[in-house]
Amino acid sequence: MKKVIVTGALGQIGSELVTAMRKQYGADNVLATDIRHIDHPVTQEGPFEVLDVMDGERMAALAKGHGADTMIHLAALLSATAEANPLLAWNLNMGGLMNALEVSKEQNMQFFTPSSIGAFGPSTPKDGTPQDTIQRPTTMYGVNKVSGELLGDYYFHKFGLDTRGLRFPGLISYEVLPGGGTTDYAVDIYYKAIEEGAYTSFINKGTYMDMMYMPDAIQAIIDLMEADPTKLVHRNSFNVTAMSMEPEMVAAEIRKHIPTFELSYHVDPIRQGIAESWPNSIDASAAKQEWGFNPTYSLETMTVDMLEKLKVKLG
Ligand code: AKB
Repeated sequence: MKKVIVTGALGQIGSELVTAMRKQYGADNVLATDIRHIDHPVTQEGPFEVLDVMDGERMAALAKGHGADTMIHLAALLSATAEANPLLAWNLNMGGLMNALEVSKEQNMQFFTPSSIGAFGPSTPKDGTPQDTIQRPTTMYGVNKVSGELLGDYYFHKFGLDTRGLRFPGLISYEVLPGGGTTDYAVDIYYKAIEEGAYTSFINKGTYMDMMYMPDAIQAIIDLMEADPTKLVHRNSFNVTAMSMEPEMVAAEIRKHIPTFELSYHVDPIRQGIAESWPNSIDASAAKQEWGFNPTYSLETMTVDMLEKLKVKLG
């Protein structure tokens, strides 16, 4: 049975991953940590500790005290926030990552951290972006993500650390809102569809980006961490995606359930610029071949589930 420590556990991915891992490995075996404490199943249904990932000594002590053999390092600033605070993003995203890698190396833990479609840039092939391709991102977030991928490979080759990662697209979920991302429109649009019947998008019509529903992202993390290491040609990080879409496509899908739904635009030049520097659609065939990545939700089935769940949540 794995003994897991998770950083950033109250974030968009962490809040659902911790619950899934506690189900799979036993509640006591998954230590959730975050920079803040709030009343939430993550802090209530298993061990939880407050941890600032910049504090490497505390991270090491918590991992050791828990007897952890697996590090899931999620704490990071997303693309738009990072672009607004590039120095903070470098310090937090890279400082936290270095601490997590060092603790994992010292305590010989299996290691996971997410990369992103943000690790690509304007000179990357835009359609069917291959697993191995040009990575010259023009955002601080992208610089962090490419550095993280390279560091993951470095720790694997140099120290034999079992590092693994996924290049996530925009992740859509109804539990916890993402914060400060470029793909966040694809979550906001469902909330506003239920709350107001209308949405003003900060990403322009016709701007394609990859997306995936959170249950598929959670399963992908668990499957990758369980994958036979002898089958892994790549490690940091695998392209994963379930759909490529632009705002009008989501609106059309929502209108199947809320026919009066209205979509308008007030484009944010910063986030639009970031989106335009990213691929339209990435190719996930390496993930499929090497460890059986198999997303189950399409735009259609995700929309049905999102609207159903949000109707209940938002009353
Ligand atoms: C963001 O938009 O910053 C994230 C991502 C794609 O990494 N959702």
